[in-house]
Amino acid sequence: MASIAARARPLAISADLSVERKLAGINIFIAFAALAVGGLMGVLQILRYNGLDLYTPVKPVLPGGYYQGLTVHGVLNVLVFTTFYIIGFLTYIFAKALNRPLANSRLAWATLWVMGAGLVLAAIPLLTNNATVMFTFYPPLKADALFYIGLTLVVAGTWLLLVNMIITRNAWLADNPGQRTPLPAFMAIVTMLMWTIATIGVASEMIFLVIPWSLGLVGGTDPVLARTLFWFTGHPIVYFWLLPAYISWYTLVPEQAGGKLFSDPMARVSFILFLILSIPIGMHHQVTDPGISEIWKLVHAVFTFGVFFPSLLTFFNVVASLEYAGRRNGGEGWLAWIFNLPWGKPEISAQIVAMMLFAFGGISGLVNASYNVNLVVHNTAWISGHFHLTVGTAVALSFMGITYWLVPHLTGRALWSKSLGVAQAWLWFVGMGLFSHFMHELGLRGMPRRTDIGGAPYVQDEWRFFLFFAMIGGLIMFVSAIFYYLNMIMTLTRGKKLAEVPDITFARALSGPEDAPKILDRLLVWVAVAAVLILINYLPTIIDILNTATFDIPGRRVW
Ligand code: HAS
Ligand code: CU
Repeated sequence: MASIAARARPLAISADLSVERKLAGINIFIAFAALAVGGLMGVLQILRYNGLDLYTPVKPVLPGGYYQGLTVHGVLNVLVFTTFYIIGFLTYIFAKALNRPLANSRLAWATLWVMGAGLVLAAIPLLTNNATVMFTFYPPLKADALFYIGLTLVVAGTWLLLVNMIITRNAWLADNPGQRTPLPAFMAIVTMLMWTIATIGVASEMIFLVIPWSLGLVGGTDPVLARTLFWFTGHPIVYFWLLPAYISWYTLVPEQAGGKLFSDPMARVSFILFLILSIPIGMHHQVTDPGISEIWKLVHAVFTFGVFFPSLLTFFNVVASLEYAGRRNGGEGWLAWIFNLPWGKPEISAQIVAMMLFAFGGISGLVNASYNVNLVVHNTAWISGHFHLTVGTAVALSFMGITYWLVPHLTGRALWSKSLGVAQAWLWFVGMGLFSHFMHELGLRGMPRRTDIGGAPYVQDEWRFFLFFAMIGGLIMFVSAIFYYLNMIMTLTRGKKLAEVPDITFARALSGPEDAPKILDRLLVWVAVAAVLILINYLPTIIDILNTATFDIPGRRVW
């Protein structure tokens, strides 16, 4: 009886979440505006790889050509699109799950203002070709100081959301003693905790190294220290992008598919594993860096295999939930239930095809993580293939899929066309499938990444064949993007006004929160475990680098 009561939905009156609703809308709008510009740059790149140079005609707006375009592509797509979307989405989902507004609405607005101001500052040098340093901004490449200051503000803004979440959750716990934090809110706060700890790396890099250096306050810097601090954040950032998609796959997709989440406790375990394992593995991006001991690189490689597990748990849990939904909808057989999923809903199609491509992205991640194999694929087009399946599909396509229900929910206007949405999802699947497959192939054949291949004298004939198909994939994605933006613009301007706005219903679980061990909710314990693992895996290397660093490397502007 007790467990049935615990699983029953409360008939609580909906709290007034108008602030959170507005914040979600504004953040997501900024995110997709950034993606539109960033995405276009991708099209220019793949055309140039195939010998079609559109950089010369657009020189007045993009004076830095390929490398400026690549920087705009990386910064807008993986730093701006993701961060703004995530902050908007998590703000809303967190408040919805607790059914209470964020404790401090001024702080909530301040989050947006600080991030927005940072974006404007960073955009000025980026768009004027004064920060053509790519999204990893490795010294000694040196951008205008505004670029670093702007990005630092964007990151600092996100911290304010965590503060607000902690105050809000504490108030909720006081009102609901002994209860488990509802799963979506639990996942949102764990994501923000992980991210905030992770950003200590890039924030230190900015504040102690690159900002004083770019302002001319110090004469030189240390690239190895800068890179190490960057990847302290740069690896876990990929889970900051991924976990909000997982939140949707766990807590919304099962319900939208007509089923239930298979296991709530297993989902919590997966997020706790991400909290403790995401950060102490950043050196798998530095396998070829000099000045770092092989032992620690190997330790990071082993831990990287560890962080594979929460995604395997997710694989099992999400597919079991989908199977439950398919069978509930009348599906039978070993696999035939798949056809009974509601494929006509664009939010479902987009997110399931995103999951399918992510399975391959996960496999190429394992290849990257395998210490000696990394030497074969590092800095080749293989890596671009890998992250277009992960952040470019699992994340970006899921985020698009979410907007197919979230935009109608936020604006009270019906989605303009469901079938266009479904077509968009499948076009992305086909386009990205082609693009990433051939990028992986090109990487194995030695094509470097981040290189103006169209202008390189050493392009091999066998690359041309693969590059052609990668371009076809890129163009299919371009059509998919047009479908997406058309649908959204039409929804915002012409979408039918809904008489009744559909509310969010989070998925119930077959095994619910009451089955989860209480310790999972004690977040401080897990933060402490994360801190210990980070200290073990990073402190010796940081001390080592500090002991040998000379801080005398001047900046370079090569564009
Ligand atoms: Fe990665 C490089 C290792 C995941 C993004 N990664 C990158 C870079 C980016 C990136 C952007 O170890 C390049 C950075 C740069 O500019 O230099 N990555 C991994 C590993 C994983 C991984 C082990 N990466 C991600 C995710 C990303 C991302 C997620 C973005 C969101 N990655 C590396 C390494 C490098 C690297 C090295 C450095 C390479 C180098 O040399 O530079 C794992 O976390 C992956 C685990 C994933 C899975 C898949 C689970 C599947 C699920 C879906 C199941 C549902 C299905 C639906 C199939 C195990 C959960 C079924 C359908 C039905 C209808 C039933
Ligand atoms: Cu990584």
